[in-house]
Amino acid sequence: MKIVAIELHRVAMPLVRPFETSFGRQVSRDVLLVRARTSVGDGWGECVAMSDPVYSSEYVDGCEAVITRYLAPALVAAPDVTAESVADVLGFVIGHRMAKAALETAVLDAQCRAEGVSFGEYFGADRDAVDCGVSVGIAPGIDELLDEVDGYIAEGYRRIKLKIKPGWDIEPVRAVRDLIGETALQVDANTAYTRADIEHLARLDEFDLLLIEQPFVEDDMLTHIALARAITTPVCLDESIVNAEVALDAIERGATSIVNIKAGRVGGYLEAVRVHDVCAELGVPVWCGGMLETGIGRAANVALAAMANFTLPGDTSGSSRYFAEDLTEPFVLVDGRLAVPTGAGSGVQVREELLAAWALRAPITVR
Ligand code: OSB
Ligand code: MG
Repeated sequence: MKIVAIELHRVAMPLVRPFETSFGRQVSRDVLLVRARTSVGDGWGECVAMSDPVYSSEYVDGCEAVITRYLAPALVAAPDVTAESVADVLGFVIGHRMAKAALETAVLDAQCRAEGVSFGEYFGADRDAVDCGVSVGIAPGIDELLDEVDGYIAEGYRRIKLKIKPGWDIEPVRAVRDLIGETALQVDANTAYTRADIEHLARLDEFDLLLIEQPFVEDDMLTHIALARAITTPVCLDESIVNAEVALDAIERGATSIVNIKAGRVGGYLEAVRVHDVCAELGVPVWCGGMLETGIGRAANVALAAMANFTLPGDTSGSSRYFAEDLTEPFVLVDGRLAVPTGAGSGVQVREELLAAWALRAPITVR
């Protein structure tokens, strides 16, 4: 196909409740969406970067800049593009995986829509609905935390993930374990700990957690290896896993025994499928992470999460966990699961009237 134009939209998407991560910052969504206008039709991609560079070095203004200045012009200049060639066309730019992922997804959406293939079919999904978990931010206190978790359990979520940080770990985990009984529970530290905390983190073993996610800084494999040897709770990497080669390396060295897959973090859904496949070959289970996506990004995540080796519930929560109103038809939990969209491409329709109503500025078009 020929990429005729890339359109960039910015939409304010206030969250229904503040989301505080382990790095002690509220994250919010000021969403960058890209529409690929191609010779075979249009496709959409959502950039998962947060407003500030606090989860990774990418942030939404930076993504917009690198797309506008480098990535979109390269796509528009290429004589012939497929979803499978986007990574090569954009490979001259180092890093910027979330920005690249948004573009690749938009091209993949256009391509799959033109071919009448759903994302689930394209990825090789083996089920029509996925088990859902929910990620719970740092709360103002234990009572507030228990209220929030109680609500999610009532809604049917099959797994609870708690953000933890030094000073907010053993006690909240104990309280939630007491509240939810045998329901699956895991924790995410977003790099908040150091090697000196290994003994302390071993105290989490008594709570029978599914996993502990990313306790140490992303480049530090050795400390994750040391922790994995010191505790019984499985160590799971998120931020550290930036492509399939790093996944292989981290697994072989014993730094991670479960992998969180986020397509934006690894540069797109095609690389996410490769990470899935590497993990499957090594017998390492994976689960689908989330970046507080709107329905546009969520649709693709749910399709990815339906692949065979996604054996743990994902951070694929219903639309209402994030937004009062979504940019697509809402994703609604049924019996703790979300249905994989069956329509061509992502299978969801963008509500363009909302895009216009909530736009932070006029769309930018690169052609
Ligand atoms: O570490 O998984 C994370 C949100 C923003 C940045 C990083 C993370 C998260 C989440 C939210 O945990 C998961 C979701 O989309 O519900
Ligand atoms: Mg995480």
